[in-house]
Amino acid sequence: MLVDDCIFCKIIRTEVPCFKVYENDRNLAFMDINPANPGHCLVIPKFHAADLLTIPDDWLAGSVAAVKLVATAVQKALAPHGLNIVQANGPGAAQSVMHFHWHVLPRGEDDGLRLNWGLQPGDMDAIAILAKRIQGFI
Ligand code: DGP
Repeated sequence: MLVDDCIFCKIIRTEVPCFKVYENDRNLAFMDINPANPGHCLVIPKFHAADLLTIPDDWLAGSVAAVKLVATAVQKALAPHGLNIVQANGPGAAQSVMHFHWHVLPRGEDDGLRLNWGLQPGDMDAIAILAKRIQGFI
């Protein structure tokens, strides 16, 4: 089930473009356009649920394997110092898009990134190049 007024549902329906890195029948992974660090990806279920508290268990379970696949590709493509998998629920946790999602967040040594990192527009050309590199390892 998807809804009309959700940006991630629009991306799933290809009404809004994205830099896709992976897709299967239940999940879509694409580059975050406000990357906290280079290579920052999002993994979303093709089902509209706002957050962890409301996503059906089978959709949640199916998304975990997709996160692992994408995280593995990011690690191979970019060899970051580490990877955080972040999942926010509610405004107090800095959730800005109310469609359940995982952040696959490459970490640099001493990058100073904090949990609620704030949204800054990224360089679209650089994001497109990183998307292709990550895709190459999926
Ligand atoms: P959160 O703030 O945890 O809800 O994460 C939502 C992320 O989604 C945030 O890092 C920015 C990203 N984002 C918002 N709108 C778009 C969009 O239209 N395209 C892409 N690729 N990412 C988006």
